[in-house]
Amino acid sequence: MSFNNKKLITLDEFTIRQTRQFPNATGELSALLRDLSLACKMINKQVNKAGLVDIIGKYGATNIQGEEQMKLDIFSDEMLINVLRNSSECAGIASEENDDFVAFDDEYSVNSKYVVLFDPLDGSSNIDVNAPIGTIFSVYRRVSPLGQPCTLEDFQQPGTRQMAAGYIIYGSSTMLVYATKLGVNGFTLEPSIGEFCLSHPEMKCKENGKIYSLNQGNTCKLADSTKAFLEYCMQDDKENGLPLSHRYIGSMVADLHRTLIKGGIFMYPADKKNRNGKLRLMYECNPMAFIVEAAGGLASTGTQRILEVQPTELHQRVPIYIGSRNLVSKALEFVSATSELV
Ligand code: P6P
Repeated sequence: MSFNNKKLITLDEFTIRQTRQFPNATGELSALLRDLSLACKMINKQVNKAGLVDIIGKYGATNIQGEEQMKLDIFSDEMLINVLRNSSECAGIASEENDDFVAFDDEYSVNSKYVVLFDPLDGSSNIDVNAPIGTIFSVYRRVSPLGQPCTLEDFQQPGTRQMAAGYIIYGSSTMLVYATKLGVNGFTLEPSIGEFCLSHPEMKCKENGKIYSLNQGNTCKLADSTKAFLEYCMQDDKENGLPLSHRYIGSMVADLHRTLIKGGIFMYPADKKNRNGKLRLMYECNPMAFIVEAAGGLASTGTQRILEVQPTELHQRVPIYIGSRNLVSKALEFVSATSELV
């Protein structure tokens, strides 16, 4: 498709081309990605208005029309559930905003092959300071028999079993980045036509990085081995490219997007307060680990590959060290050397 004399490849065109590479592919995963992108375009519309319609208000706040105002992350959760419930490709969802998974029990959904886990609006506490926020999603093929509602086992699969994973970042531009076993590709929303268009083909995570990213305010609570790695990052050793620069936005999608584009390491380690770290395995760490590893990076809990963690509960947390392969490997020399409890 051409637009403004530019050759544009929309998300739909791209996924159809990818499907053609697999003669037996049915296009169901492409249709699911299309549904997810639709929900995120609608979320994007509300996020962009946030400063104008007091949408960041507490539950029950009213906007300028006097309508009952939903908190933006509840709105985003509802939007994703409604779109996926009406999709013919999704049997059910699990979300940060819902204690239990939601099985769609209509006649179409019980025969759908996939389940989706998501954090509908990660980093939403940053809305009132206009910092980038995002939606994170993870797609699994269900393991329960078709024809019946999906089960908890469909959701509690290790990250290696993901069929696709991605995020939408609502920032200076709105981008959708998703990975399958074919690789990682980024699409930027062209608002005038309402289409995500290919802008970052075949994304790769740099092997080395010059940025380390964590909430430095937690240092006093960290294990000595993690503190030792931070000391390594901050030492004055120009021959080995040190010190590194510190960047931290406090929004996982934004910090990970920078790490994917520029290289570096993002960390949310275990500490005395968060003994398993803060970030959730199933809809934050696993999808991001799938994307970064598909781009050539590494993602670890400090003692094992994130994608190989066998889930035991839907909302479990794990520590995470993720990003440029060589920098994460360096971190693991420190962290796994003394995996003392904090
Ligand atoms: P802290 C946002 O609340 C979030 O879930 C992630 O997006 C982000 O990486 C992390 O928490 C920030 O946590 O403790 O540094 O504010």
